[in-house]
Amino acid sequence: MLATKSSETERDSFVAVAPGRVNLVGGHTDYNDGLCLPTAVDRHVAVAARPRDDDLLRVHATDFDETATIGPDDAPDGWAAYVAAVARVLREQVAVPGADLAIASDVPTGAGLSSSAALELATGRALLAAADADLPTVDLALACWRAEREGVGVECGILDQFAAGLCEPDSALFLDCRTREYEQVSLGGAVGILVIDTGVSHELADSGYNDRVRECREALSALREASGRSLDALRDVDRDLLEAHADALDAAHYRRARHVATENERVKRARDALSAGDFERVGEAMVAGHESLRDDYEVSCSELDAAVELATGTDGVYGARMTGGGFGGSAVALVDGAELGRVMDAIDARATEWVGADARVFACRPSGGVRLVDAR
Ligand code: GAF
Repeated sequence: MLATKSSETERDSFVAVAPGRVNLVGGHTDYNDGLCLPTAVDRHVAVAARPRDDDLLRVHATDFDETATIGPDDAPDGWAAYVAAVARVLREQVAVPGADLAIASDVPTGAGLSSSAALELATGRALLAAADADLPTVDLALACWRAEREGVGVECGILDQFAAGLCEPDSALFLDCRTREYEQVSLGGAVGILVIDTGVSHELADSGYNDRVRECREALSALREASGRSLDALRDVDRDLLEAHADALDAAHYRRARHVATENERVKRARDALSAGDFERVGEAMVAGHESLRDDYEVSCSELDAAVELATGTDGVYGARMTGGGFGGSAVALVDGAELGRVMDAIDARATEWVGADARVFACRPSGGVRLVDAR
């Protein structure tokens, strides 16, 4: 266990970091038991924890210059909600002590890069260390997923927490959200990743995210009734089944189900193409995924569409799409690694005109999941 002693208290302190993520393909499939292909990025939330004698969490968020004191039964708002929810869920499994915590981050918030899952995983890992306890990373990710659903009220799937927990450097994570099995797919070092943050901020809890989750549930139940089959999730509805019972759905519900069916196919295609080093085909799946998220799932916005158009019209870009929940946030572009600097400059030069005054462009390296770091 990595620990450093505070000279003031002679208690061990622990620092954990967890990354943000981009999702190359597989948008809004996770809560439908489907497939996705994220990669973690080299932007992190860091959480330092030092145990206290009582059961309070006294938390300082350096980016907001705010401090919250959280008792075991408190349910605060804002960033503190994530910390409180993770501690509450972990305490069902482990004797987590009170702790002084400090949070710092270079994952932009509201940018679709999953700063919330990074905060959850880093908090969880640091609190476990303070408790002198451990959990397998999959169990920690599942605890953080529950925390987000129960403590923050977002009906999300497991994509973000698994990406922040389990990604490995220079790889994408092929994740089956039904079985929770995953495999690392090497990116081979030949590609670069660019993020185009539109500057249009989104909060999942306030967006149309939960509406889409509800629409998927409604589409599933109509298809179950029409087909007489015991479908567990939209994952079980392929395009043939959907077409056979299209009459059971109104136009919007049909399009939501079609997105899920086609997106799962695209994830498999992209995984195979990535394994074969065929980045053109990965790029095609990304662009088709964006069109489906825009037209069938209706979670894009004009700034995201412009960012994708700008990227795909630039030489050296294999493909681009919105990433994350949508309604704002970022687009991700897969780029020829040898051309990364030139491509970034070309996109950056036109981002304000195409996407908006708050747009910004940065390169990311595919990075590893949550870990304790030696703070000495
Ligand atoms: C958000 C959610 F938190 C994820 O669970 C996932 O649904 C994603 O949007 C869309 O793919 O990041």
